[in-house]
Amino acid sequence: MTTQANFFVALQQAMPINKKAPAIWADGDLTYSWQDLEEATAMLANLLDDLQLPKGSRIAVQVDKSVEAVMLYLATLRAGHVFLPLNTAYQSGEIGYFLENATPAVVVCSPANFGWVSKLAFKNGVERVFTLSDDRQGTLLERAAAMPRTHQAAVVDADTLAVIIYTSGTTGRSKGAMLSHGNITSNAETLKAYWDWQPNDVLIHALPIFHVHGLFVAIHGAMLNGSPMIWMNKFDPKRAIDHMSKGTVFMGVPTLYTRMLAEPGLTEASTKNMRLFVSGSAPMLAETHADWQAATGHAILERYGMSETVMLTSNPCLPDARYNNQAERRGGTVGFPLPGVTLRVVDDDNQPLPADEIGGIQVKGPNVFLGYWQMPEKTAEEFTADGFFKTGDVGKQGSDGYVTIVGRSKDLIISGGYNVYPAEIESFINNLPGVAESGVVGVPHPDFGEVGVAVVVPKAGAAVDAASVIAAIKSEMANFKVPKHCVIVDALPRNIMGKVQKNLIRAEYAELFTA
Ligand code: MLC
Ligand code: AMP
Repeated sequence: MTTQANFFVALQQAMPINKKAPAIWADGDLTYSWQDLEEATAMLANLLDDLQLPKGSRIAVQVDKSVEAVMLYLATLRAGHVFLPLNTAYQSGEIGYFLENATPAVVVCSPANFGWVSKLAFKNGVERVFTLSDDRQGTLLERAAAMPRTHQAAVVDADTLAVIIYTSGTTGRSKGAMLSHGNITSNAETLKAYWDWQPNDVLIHALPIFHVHGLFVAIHGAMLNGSPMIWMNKFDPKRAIDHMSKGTVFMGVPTLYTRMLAEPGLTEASTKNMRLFVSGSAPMLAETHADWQAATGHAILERYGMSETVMLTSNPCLPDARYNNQAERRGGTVGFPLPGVTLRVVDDDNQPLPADEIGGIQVKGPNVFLGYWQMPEKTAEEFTADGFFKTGDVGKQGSDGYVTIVGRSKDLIISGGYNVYPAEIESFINNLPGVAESGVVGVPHPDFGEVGVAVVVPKAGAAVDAASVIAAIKSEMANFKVPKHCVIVDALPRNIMGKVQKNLIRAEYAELFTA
C-alpha cells in the first residue's frame, strides 16, 4: 500500500487549529483565512477531478500573480496532478514550445491572453482552457464556484511528479525539470528547521510565483509553519518596507534588496520587527550585504539553489553544530550545504577537490529532481555515474565549510534573478535577415546585477541596425531576455581554434552600465 506522500496533506496538517485566523493579507485589503484556503483549494481540486483527467495530467498556468493562482497550485497537488507554472513574460513562440513539449490537459491563462493562448492550446491538443485574472475574474473560478467545499487529497507516493519547472538549456530549447512530492516535501521541511521558522512569523511575499524562489521557498516556508503571508501581487520597494512593521520574514533576489536600499524609509526602526532577510537566485554583492547591515542592523542570509534541486546551501540562521557552531551570515558566500544535501567540488574528471580549491559543484540528496521531462539523454548527461547532479556552477568550499560560487561553466546570464541563455538569443539573432553571426554576453548592471549585451556581425554587404535587432527580439521573446544594448561589429573575437572569445567581449563592455 502507498503511504500518503501528497505535499498538500503536509500543508493541510500544518494549518493552525483556528481556521478562521488570517492566512493571507492580500492587496486591496482582502483577507483570506485558512478556511478560505482549505475550501477554495477543495473546490478547484473537485473541478479538476470533475474533468476526469488521466492521473498526473499537466496543468499549465500562465497568469498574473494572485492568491487564487496559489490556490490553483495547491489544488493541483491536492488532486494529484502536475503543476506547470509559466512566466507571464513569455510570448507566443515560447508558450507554443512549452505546450507542445509538456502536452498539458488543462491550460489556465489570463483573460486578456485567451485569444492567442487558446489558439496555441487547441493546436497542441489541449481540450480545456480556463481564464483567471488577478482580480478573481475568469472561467476557472466561475466553474469552480459550483463545486463541493471538501476534498480528499489524492494518494500519491514520494516519487510522484508534482511540478514541472522549465529551465532554459545552454544548447537547444528549454528542459522541464521534474520535481516530485518527495523533493518538495524534504526541502520545505529542511528549510523550516534550518531557518528556525517561529510561531509568530509573518512572511512578506514579494516575488513572482512561477519560479522556485517565490513558489516553493517562500510559500512552502510560510504554509508549512502555519504562518500568514502579507501578499504583494507586484514588488514595490516602498510598500515592501511599509509591510515590515507587521512582517518578520522577507525573501528576495538581490535586485529587490538594492531597490529597497535606495529608499530613505529603510532604517533600523522600519525593520525592527523583522527576524530574517533571505536572498538568492543570483549572486549578491558583498557590498550590498554590508550596505544592508549598515542600514538596518540585519545580516541578510544568502542561500543558493536551482529549479532542479530547490535549495542546496544556506548561510546559518542559528549556530550550525555541523560546522563548529559558526553562525556568521557571511556576505559573498552561500553558506553551508543544507542538512541532507551532499555537496562536492570536483575537477574536470569528477574527482573531488580539497577544501578551498575551485571546481564544478555537484550535489546529491532527496531534494534533487527526477530528471528532465521526456529527455532521458539530457538527464543522463547531467548526472555522474555515482549519482551526483552537475549544477553547472563553479565554486569552492572553504575548510570552515562556507561555500562560495565564483562562476558558472554553463553560458548563462542571471538578470534580476531570471535566467537568460545566450544561446537562445544568439540563435534568434542569427536568423534575422542580413545577420551573419552574433554573441550575447552578460555584463554588470547596478539594478539587475547582470544584463545581456548583443554583438552582431552583418553578412557581407548587408545593412543591419542595432535598434531593429532589439525590436525584433522584443517582439518575440520574454522582455527580461531582451539585451539592454546591441552593437554592430565587423567580426567576433576568436581564438586560434576559431572559438568565439566571449571573455574579450565581456571585458570590452564590462563598464557599459557601471562606469
Ligand atoms: C524586468 N525587466 C528586466 C527584468 N525584469 N530586465 C532584465 N532582467 C529582469 N529580471 C525589464 C522589462 O523588460 C522592462 O523593460 C523593464 O525592466 C521594466 O519591467 P517591469 O516588469 O516593470 O519590471 P519590474 O516589475 O521592476 O521587475 C523587476 C523585478 C523582476 C526585479 C521585480 O524582474 C523580478 O521579480 N525578478 C525576480 C525573479 C525571480 O523570482 N527569480 C527566481 C528564479 S528561481 P522594457 O524595456 O520592456 O520597459 C531560481 C532558483 C533559486 O533562480 O535559487 O531561487
Ligand atoms: P534557475 O535555473 O532559475 O533555477 O537558476 C539556478 C541558478 O541560479 C544556479 O545554478 C546558480 O547559477 C544561480 N544561483 C541561485 N542562487 C544563487 C546565489 N545565491 N548565488 C549565486 N548564484 C545563484
